[in-house]
Amino acid sequence: MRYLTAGETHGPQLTAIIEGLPSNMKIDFDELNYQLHRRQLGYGRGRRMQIEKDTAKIVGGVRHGRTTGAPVAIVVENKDWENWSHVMNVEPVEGSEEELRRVHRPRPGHADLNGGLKYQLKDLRNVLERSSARETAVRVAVGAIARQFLAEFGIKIAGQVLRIGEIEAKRHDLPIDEIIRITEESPVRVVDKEAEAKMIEYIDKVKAEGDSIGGVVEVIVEGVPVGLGSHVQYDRKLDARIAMAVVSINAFKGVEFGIGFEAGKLPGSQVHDEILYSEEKGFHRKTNRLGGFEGGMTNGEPIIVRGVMKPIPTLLKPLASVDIDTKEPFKAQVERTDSCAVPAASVVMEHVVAWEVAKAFMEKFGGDSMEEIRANYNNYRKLLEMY
Ligand code: EPS
Repeated sequence: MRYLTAGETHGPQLTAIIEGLPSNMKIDFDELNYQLHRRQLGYGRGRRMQIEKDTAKIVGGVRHGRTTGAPVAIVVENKDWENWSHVMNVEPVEGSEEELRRVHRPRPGHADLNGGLKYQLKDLRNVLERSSARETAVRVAVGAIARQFLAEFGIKIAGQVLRIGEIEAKRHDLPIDEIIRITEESPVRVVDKEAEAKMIEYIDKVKAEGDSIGGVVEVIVEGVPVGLGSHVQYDRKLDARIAMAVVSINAFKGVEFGIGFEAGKLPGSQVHDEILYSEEKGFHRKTNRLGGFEGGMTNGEPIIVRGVMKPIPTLLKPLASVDIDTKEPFKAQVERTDSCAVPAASVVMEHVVAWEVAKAFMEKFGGDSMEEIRANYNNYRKLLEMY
């Protein structure tokens, strides 16, 4: 299974094509759009989110509510396009640099300068339009399909914010449905109510100062069978692929599994998860410090992965940079930005992780139809029981 996306933040739409989805998978359109809606929420977002009301239009590969096995094409329209149709026109248009909103002042922390140099673009808008985190809207749509696929096999996904700037939330070991229920009602997607209030206050403070703030997000995947991914080849290790997917989210700078970087501080006896066996549970672990992975394969425990997001680099508070025309220093002011997108990023991370798990699931259980995958999956479960 694979997918590609196309589209610019102020272009007409974002597009994704998913190749390799099995046939006869039921698509829940409301659930798909609900996931897109979740990504638009979160305390600390800017004015753009008041313009957009994201919905996914499926324009290929689905008929009468079920996949056909053909590539699934998804479109998420940009409502803001109305305001940008001249600037972002695909055909040559007339206008001054100002009218066409040429960007020649690269923003530190963005793709602007690197992209301009690499692609030899003198209008940095051609870089920023594509590097914008707006693209995550369609990645969530793709992940939402993956999530529905996983749900068919009882696999559930939750995301929670564990840190915004200096404010850290207490990590509660709750059943996944509880985490989903509580974070869904939280404007910053945290379980810890005390931290929630402090985070909101903190975001207000950062915003008032014209600054931005990042944080840490955790995603839990429950119900994964043992043996997704493989130890035999580097690019088949599922933890490695998840790490790639997480760092590919705009502004994400690092990943950890289970106890993560703590593993570098503790002796082995306090890191590894002891193996137990019982009739009803089969092989299982006493603890889950390694976040559900050994040897690049799932071990049957929940996947626990965290990602760190840097503060959004578009600041109202100016940072030093250099104009690409004059080579003179300047200090940029911007018009609008998100001061904190960590809660939204939590939803994005759920979906990029969902995709990687679904892809590994498809590799393991193969098949062109849901019926074939289900038979393969059930057969594997029997083999595990007999082992
Ligand atoms: C983004 C800049 C802002 C965000 C945008 C990501 O958009 P604009 O430049 O139009 O104000 O709102 O996020 C989204 C549009 C979205 O859907 O998440 C950026 O530069 O990455």
